[in-house]
Amino acid sequence: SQMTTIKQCSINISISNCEFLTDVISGLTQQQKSLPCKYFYDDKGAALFEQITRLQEYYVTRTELAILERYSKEIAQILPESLSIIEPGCGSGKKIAHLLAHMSKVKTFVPFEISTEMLNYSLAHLSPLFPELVIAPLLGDFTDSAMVKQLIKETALNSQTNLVYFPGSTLGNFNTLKAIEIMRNFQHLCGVNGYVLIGIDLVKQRQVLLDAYDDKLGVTAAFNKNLLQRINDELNGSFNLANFNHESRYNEQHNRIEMHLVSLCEQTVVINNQQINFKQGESIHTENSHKYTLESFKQLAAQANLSLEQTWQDDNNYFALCLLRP
Ligand code: AVJ
Repeated sequence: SQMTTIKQCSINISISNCEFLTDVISGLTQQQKSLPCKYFYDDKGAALFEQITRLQEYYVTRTELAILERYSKEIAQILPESLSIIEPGCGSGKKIAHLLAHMSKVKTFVPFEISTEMLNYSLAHLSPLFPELVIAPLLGDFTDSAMVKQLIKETALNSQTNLVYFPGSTLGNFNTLKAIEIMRNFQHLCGVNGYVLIGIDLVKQRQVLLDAYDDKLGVTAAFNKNLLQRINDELNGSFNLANFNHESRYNEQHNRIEMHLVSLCEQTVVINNQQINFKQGESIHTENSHKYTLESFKQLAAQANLSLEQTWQDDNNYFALCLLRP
C-alpha cells in the first residue's frame, strides 16, 4: 500500500524513487535475486542501448529496419486509407519515423508513453518531419490493463481503425502471461477493424543469440552493470561494479535469453541502509528476452484473440514483422 511504500523510503531518497526502491529490495531479497529490466533505461542506459543497436553481434535492430524498408510499401497497401497509428512505449519517437516515411495514408499518430518527457520529445521531433500529421499523445502505461480500458473509454480510440505498432521485440521482455495480457490490450486498442503490427525475434542458433547479448566490445556488459550504478546513484547503493560479471544464458525450457550479473566473491551490499548478501557465483537475473517461432507466436496471439494474418522476415529468418487482426 501507499503507506508502507512511503515508510520504506529514507529522507534522502525522493518519493518518486520509492517504487524503484521497493522493486529493487523486493527483487534482491528473493531466492533467485532479480531486478526489473524496465529500470535499465535511465539516460546512460538509453545511450548504451543505442550503442547496442549498432553492434555487429546485435542483429535485432538492423534486421527489423531492413524488413521494414523492404516491405513497408507492401504493408502499406494492405492497410486501409484513413488510419491512425498507435505506438505503445514509443519512447523518443525515432522508430515510427521509418514507418511513417512509407505510409502517406496515415492521418494521426498516437504516441503512447508513460513518460511525459518522452511524449514531449517525440512531439517536438516528429512534427517538423511530418507537418501534415496530426499527433495526439496519450499518457499512460500500456502494460496496465485497467488503465488501457479507461483510456479507451475516455478517448473512444477503438471506434476508429487503428494500427497498433509494437516493434523492437519488446514483447519478448515479458513472461507469457503478461505478453498475452499486453496483446489483449492491443486488441482492444486497435478497434474491431484494426490491425496490430508486432516485431518478434525468432528462435535461432544458440551461439548467435548468446553473442548478441554478450558482445566483444562489452557494451551489453556495461548496459547490464549500469543498473547497479543506477542503484548506487539513486538509492544510496554500495555496489562495487568490478565485483560482478555480465553473463548471457540461453534458457532452453522457456526459449529465452537471460541476462545475469554474477557475484565474483562473497560480499555484502548496502542499499538505503539494508544489507544484501551475495555468495560467490550467485547471480542477479536482470532480463528475459523471449524468442519465438512463427508457430509459438501464432498460438500466443490466439490467446489474446488476435489472428496472425501475414509475416515478413529477413533472408536468415532471424526476425519477423507480424500483422495481426482481431
Ligand atoms: C529492447 C528488449 C528488445 O531484449 O533484445 C538488448 C534489450 N538487452 N541487449 C532485447 C536488450 C540486451 C532488447 N529489447
